Amino acid sequence: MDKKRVFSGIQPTGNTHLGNYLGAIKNWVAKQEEKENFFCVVDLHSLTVPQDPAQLRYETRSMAAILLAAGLDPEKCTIFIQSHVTAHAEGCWLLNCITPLGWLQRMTQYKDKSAKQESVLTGLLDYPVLMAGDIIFYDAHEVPVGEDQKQHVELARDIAQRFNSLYEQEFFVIPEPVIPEVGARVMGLDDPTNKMSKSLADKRGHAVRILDEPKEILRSFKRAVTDSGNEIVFSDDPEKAGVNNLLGIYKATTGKSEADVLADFADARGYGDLKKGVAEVVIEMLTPIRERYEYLMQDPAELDRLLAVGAEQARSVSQPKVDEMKQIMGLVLPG
Ligand code: ATP
Ligand code: LTN
Repeated sequence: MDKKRVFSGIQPTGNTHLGNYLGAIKNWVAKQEEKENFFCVVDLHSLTVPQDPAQLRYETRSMAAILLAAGLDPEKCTIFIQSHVTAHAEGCWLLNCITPLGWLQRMTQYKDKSAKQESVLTGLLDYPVLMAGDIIFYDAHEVPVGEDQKQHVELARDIAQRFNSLYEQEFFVIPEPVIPEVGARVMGLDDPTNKMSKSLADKRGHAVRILDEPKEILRSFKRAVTDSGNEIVFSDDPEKAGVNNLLGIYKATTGKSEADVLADFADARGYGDLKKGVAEVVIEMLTPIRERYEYLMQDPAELDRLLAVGAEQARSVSQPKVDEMKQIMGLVLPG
């Protein structure tokens, strides 16, 4: 096995959607044999916006079940819950104390999200530091994420470099974002100029959720916003963003080339046929995942057992790293 480490995370905020699957989870599953992989359900990140405790508890197990149902294999990778490994929160404080505030205020996701809220929590601003710790406490070389997370991984690089230079040693590995060529930015079906998002996925017609029934998936695609023309082409023209998004979803789902995708729709009689064709391949991809998910959720004790094993493996890597960091920074470790 290539000794390089991979780390990625996903929030247990429910409404896991096609963008999360094509932009992240699918690629984690595809590459799990190649390197040493850590996949984390980042419940601490979810607390950056208010959560109902019972709901968060449910969604955290549910997210873990989705990852397993999608094909992550605990024999080949480590799957765990962020809050089960205390090194993340502990080390985040240490990183906070070397991270300039201006770096966080510049993050575009912070600017977007805080503009939409009346009362912004400190955690929302600090979130990229927690994320940086997730990555660098594992000495991860690669971070497979969707396009929207690229800036946060770049910040993780900056924080790692700053620590290394402040303490004059190559202590942290400098991580690289790994963004898929297709599926990195799935757009909302109701508004193809904005990314498909969990926070909007309750809105009818916005997202296809991984756990949606086939009927609902078909309904969402049928309702997708397109344009007044009838040309089925890949295009950068903002007018054709809807059709481009549908073709992109088809391409990422089937793994076909653009020419083969267009050939599949050469006989289409308008956008109705395009929407139906995309819905069909997405339903075929998601149905086995939903079925496995339902099976796994019947046995929460087994899920918890697997997650406890994952937490132990994760702890054995990140806690010594955070302990060493404390030592380097001048903290005295207990006895
Ligand atoms: P929100 O939009 O509410 O912040 P989210 O949909 O981005 O949430 P996350 O848990 O933050 O969900 O993201 C998990 C992974 O899915 C990340 O790697 C992220 O880059 C990826 N991802 C999220 N949305 C999309 C999208 N529309 N297209 C492709 N990848 C996406
Ligand atoms: N912030 C990410 C989730 C996340 C993550 C990570 C991704 C938390 N920690 C570490 C990659 C590596 C998000 O909201 N999508």
